[in-house]
Amino acid sequence: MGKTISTKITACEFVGSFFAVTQIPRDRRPEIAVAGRSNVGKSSLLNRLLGRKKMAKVSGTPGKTRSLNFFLVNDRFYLVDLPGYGYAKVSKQMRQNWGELIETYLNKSEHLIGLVLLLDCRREPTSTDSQLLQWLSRRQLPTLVAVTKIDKLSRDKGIRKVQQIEKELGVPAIGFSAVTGAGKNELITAIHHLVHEHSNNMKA
Ligand SMILES: Nc1nc2c(ncn2[C@@H]2O[C@H](COP(=O)(O)OP(=O)(O)OP(=O)(O)O)[C@@H](O)[C@H]2O)c(=O)[nH]1
Ligand SMILES: [Mg+2]
Repeated sequence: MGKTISTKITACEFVGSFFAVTQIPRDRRPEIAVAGRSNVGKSSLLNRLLGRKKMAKVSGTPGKTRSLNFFLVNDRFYLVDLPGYGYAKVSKQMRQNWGELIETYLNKSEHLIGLVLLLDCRREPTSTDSQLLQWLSRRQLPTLVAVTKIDKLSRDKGIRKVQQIEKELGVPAIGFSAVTGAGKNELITAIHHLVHEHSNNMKA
């Protein structure tokens, strides 16, 4: 009899903030990273998914998350909050450091099994967003897009925006709001499916 896939988050734990890829946990649990431009809502999305208001640091000022933040979910997989990219107002040196940290993590992490790319519903994807998507598709890494701050659009406009992004980028997209919780269950289910598929592939 097939085991049913759990689609709930029953436990989560903040494991640590890491400033170098050499420091990240080495216990071989799969990792799913949350990426996107600065201020798009990565940390807010994680807090909403994890059901904790202050698990990940949120701020109105872009550039809040500066390290790789690991959250262990259901003792089974990690969600990783990444620094945002494309924030112009930090020093060139800082931008370079974060860029390198994200790039090294994406290139070197052996247990990264998928990525949630966040796009703001009121902005067009940037060239960095597109580069990241191309890189993910070359690496054949499963990708989900979350269209964030969907509470800022009317219901109809939100639905149309999500459809437009799916069509343009060719990846599944989910409208999400950290304020109302819209898209939360759908995104959690999609993440659990990634983890489940991965563990099935490992067994095969
Ligand atoms: N209305 C609305 N505001 C949101 C939503 N998600 C995030 N925000 C706001 O957007 C701002 C940035 O949110 P963060 O979650 O810190 O964004 P981030 O992508 O983690 O930013 P960095 O860590 O700086 O890259 C904060 O002021 C949040 O309150 C949402 O779904 N709806
Ligand atoms: Mg953040």
